[in-house]
Amino acid sequence: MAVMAPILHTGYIEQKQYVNNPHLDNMEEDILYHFNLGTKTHNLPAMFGDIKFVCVGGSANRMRSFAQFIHQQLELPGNADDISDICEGTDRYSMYKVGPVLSISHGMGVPSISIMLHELIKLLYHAHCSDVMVFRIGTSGGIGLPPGTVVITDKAVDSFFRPQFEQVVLGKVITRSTELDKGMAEELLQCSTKLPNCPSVIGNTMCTHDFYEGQGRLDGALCSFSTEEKLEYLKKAHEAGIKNIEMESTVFAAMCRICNLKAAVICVTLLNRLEGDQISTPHDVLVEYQQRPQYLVAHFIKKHLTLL
Ligand code: R2B
Ligand code: URA
Repeated sequence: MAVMAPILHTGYIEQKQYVNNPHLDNMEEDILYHFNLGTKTHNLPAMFGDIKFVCVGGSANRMRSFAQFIHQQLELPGNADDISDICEGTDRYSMYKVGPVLSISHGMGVPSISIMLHELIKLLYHAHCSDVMVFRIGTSGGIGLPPGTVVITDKAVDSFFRPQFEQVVLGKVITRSTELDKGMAEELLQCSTKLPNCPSVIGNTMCTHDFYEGQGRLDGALCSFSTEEKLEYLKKAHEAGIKNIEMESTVFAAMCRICNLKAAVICVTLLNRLEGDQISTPHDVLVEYQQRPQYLVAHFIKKHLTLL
């Protein structure tokens, strides 16, 4: 039977820091293996102590472009093309630091982003960061929206439309809430009205564990349902307030929430799933769509740094 995970009241939360694990206190060294960073090998407070905004997204190239874009937007000294991958010693994830902004790739799907988030949250803790906001910027399939619409997530829901994330821990299911920061979502929507070419809505986002069958696609290597059954499921999702489908939002929302990090999910829709499954839009149009969440988050960050 599913049980709600208790929030442990260790000293960490009171110190406004982010981890929720008493065992970390007893470790002499913490190796963030998938980042190729560690508490003994790197001076994490010096490297990351000033971080205030973390942006995560699936693709390494996109997160590099975002870092270069934010470098230019914040008018920082130096050449944006020269920024280097802090995780270059590993090809699991890419990480770029631009002033108070950290840009990291997380790969595709819940297990990949969840490993990255464990190490990111420990990194923020070891670096003594405070008041950090985290954004997931990504792509998604829309339900009943014109392609190119930016969806700012209200609730991240699972494939049963429940606002929760289930993790199996020691053979038991732990259920965690996927509530995101309402204020951030509203403020992002407000920012979108100031931007040209950034049609945006707030709505629920469904997170699945597969791109094909898991999202009701008829064009995977396997498919066990009819077109009618697919549309019935997607219409039910639409009635439940779901505006888009992607593959990481529930664990992202759950982990950020339990670790006291303000978080938002901003994904552009690449297609309208009520009209098809294949992503056939020309490449240059897709590239422009994927810049929309980046522009929106950059605007939000500039506003918070009072650069606007
Ligand atoms: C959106 O796009 C990817 C699948 O194409 C996945 O990572 C996601 O959430
Ligand atoms: N990403 C997804 O997970 N689904 C889509 O349909 C498009 C992008």
